[in-house]
Amino acid sequence: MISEKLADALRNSKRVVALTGAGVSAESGVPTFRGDSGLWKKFRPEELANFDAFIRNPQLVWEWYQYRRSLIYEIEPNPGHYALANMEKRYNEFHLITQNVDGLHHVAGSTNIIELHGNIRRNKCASCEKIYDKEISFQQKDVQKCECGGLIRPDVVWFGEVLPADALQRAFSAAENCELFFSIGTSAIVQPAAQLPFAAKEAGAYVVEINPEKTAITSYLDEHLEGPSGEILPKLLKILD
Ligand code: BV8
Ligand code: ZN
Repeated sequence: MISEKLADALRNSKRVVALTGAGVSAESGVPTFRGDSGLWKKFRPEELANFDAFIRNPQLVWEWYQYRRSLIYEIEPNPGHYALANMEKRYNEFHLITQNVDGLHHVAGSTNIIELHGNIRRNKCASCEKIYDKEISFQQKDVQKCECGGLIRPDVVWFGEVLPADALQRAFSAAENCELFFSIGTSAIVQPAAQLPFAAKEAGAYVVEINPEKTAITSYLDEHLEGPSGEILPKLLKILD
């Protein structure tokens, strides 16, 4: 059920921001991080998605990412991704800030995307940072070396690594200057992304969470739409027709 306040904000806002997390890709079949089918079930995030783990055992970390890529290359965006791509066209200022590394927002047609945690479809050299975009197939079993001799790693932000400064700066400035902010499919645990809904709220935006469950930040926000984003987002888009 969409409140009058939200319907009003959807129709009259000029500047809208959506922050997405793993939940937005759940209906496409990408396991979330902390759910019961969560990726982290076998390993804790800190165990694998960090630089030390990669240096200690590059082959194990490489294989984990190749496994995740094999899942991602099999799947399609879901109605939630497409609704966000559509929403972008309806506002003169719409920013999509994603914590996800699966690249599904690009596939669904979103263009104004801020990738806070990198993109699993890209690799880079751990030493000279040279980007390897399409050169290495997800079926490549063994971790590869760069021409500089460095190890090639996924181009994602690991725990303990700083987020890309430009992306982070753009994300906070979008959150602090919007009228309507959606926090969609994220448990709001991972920092500093989890600060963004608060930044929007403090700057006076109407902040709405879309998630089948309540999260650590639900009670601080203006509204919580309980349900899957793949169902709720198309309904919000209908309000704009
Ligand atoms: C940094 C790329 C500092 C890699 C990712 C305490 C201890 C240890 C560390 C910390 C700590 N406190 C803070 C930290 C720092 C740490 C952190 O936040 N840790 C957490 C665990 C507490 N943060 C960092 O390390 C960050 N860097 O802080 O640097 C620094 C400063 C200076 C100098 C040096 C360093 C880097 C964080 C980025 C980590 N990389 N991804 C990879 O993917 O392999 S994060 C990774 O986890 C994902 O990208 C994603 O962002 C995150 C998972 O979060 P969610 O997206 O929210 O997913 P989750 O499964 O948790 O939730 C899914 C939600 O969807 C649920 O709520 C569910 O109900 C909902 N849902 C399910 N189905 C649906 C749905 N919603 C809608 N529709 C559905 N159908
Ligand atoms: Zn290199």
